[in-house]
Amino acid sequence: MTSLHNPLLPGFHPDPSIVAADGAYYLVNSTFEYLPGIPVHRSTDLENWEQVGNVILTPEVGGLREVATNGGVWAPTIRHHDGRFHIIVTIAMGRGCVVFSASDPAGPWDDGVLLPGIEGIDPDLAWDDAGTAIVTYSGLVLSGDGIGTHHGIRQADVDLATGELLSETRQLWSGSGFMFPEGPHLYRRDGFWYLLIAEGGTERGHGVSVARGADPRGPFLPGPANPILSARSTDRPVQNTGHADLVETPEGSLLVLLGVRPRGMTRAFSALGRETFVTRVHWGEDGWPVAEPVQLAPRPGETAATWSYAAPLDPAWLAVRRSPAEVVGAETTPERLVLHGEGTDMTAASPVFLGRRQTNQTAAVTVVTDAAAGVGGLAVRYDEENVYSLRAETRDAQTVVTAEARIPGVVQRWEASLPLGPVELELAAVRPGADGFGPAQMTSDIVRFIARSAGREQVLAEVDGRYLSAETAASFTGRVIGVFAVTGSPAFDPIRYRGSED
Ligand code: 6LW
Repeated sequence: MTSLHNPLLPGFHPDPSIVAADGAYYLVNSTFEYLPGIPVHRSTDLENWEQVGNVILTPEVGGLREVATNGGVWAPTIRHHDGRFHIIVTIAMGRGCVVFSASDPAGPWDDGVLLPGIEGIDPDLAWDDAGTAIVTYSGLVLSGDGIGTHHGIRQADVDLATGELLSETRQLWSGSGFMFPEGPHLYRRDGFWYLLIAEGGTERGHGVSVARGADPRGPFLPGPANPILSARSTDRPVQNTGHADLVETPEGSLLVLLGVRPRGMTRAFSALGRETFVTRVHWGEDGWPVAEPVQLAPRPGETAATWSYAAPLDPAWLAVRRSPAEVVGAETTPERLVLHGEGTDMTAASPVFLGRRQTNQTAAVTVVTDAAAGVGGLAVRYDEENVYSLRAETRDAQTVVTAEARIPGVVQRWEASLPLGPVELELAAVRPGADGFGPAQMTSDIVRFIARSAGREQVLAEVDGRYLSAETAASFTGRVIGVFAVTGSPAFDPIRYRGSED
């Protein structure tokens, strides 16, 4: 570990949890209504990460087919115990609190055991000396009469084999007074049990606080300097830092945590959503942790990738409320994706859409399609109401490309007519124009909608990118870019992605 890149995992990767086991580090994140659920990344040096699999492969396992937007897979915790890996997670407005296990984090994972007695979010898993599993969670009520009420950080002993509670649930801590005490994790270190939590909400007020005690069941004494980490009211480039998990490395303790990279002015917008960051932790003489501020250190240079459709599909592909395999047409080859339209578009709860995360602040995504076989195109999605897209169809012996910017309550379209034949569609997130202090600079980026065919390029539109940001879309997710079908069976060459941190 010579240098720590930040973001550690760029693009929509919130609520990270990490474990060191079997000679490697494994990191997991939330995925909400997307499938596959819970990406598992592996690294041996904390610098180079590879996505080795996903935990939830089908909508049935997650109960995700009908799940609310922004509900679904929230805040998994990954732990290793007695030779097995465990992931405990809330499937919000879906299956509830579930614990999955596997002998290899790359999978296969089992179908999970439901813990019906855990009413809340962000469950953590720890084991006491006797080997009893302890689930510590945030007591946010997600259904019924008390929906939205918060009962602080709570805990119960559980039987992981049956999902039954072995104790009453108990209240542990309400945090240090900021809103939403959540994301708890419990660790044993030097004779203490440390309870790390997030508080302040997942926006600009977010932070990390700590308490400790001699017993994993409490009582816990709050640390003297909470929050131990927060970017609130600072001008640091990484904001909203919180929801941390601790890992020990040969070079000391680290926190992985979520943060955003807003761009703009005093109001700023995070196009990519919540990403995974890392920072170092030192232990003071009094045994309390002191966290370093999160530094921005993106990987240098340009990212250039071609997203192949080879089977088995790369684990980074995403679909909405269904698995990518359900979207990919049987005629697909590594070089040519065929999608079968269902008469729906990107506003559908489960569109015919296959995408991946935008991982750089500046990014251009390009795909060639032939509209002869069907209507489809390229889209960048936050959710079904916040989508920018380019759609190609054949009309009056021409290829008609429609650019569409859709935000709640507003839809704007632009059209271009091109000669028949293949058309290249591009969505490019670029830096806002000239320097200055005007509305044009008050945003994250500009999204350019481009179509090319027969050597001709048309820029159909340039739209403010702030609408597709975590702040404006009011979303837990991030930008996901990919191809979609409306009707017929449009085919797509491999998507080309270029990105940088300009
Ligand atoms: C996560 C919780 C949160 O479970 O957002 O606002 C949820 N706080 O910690 C989804 O990321």
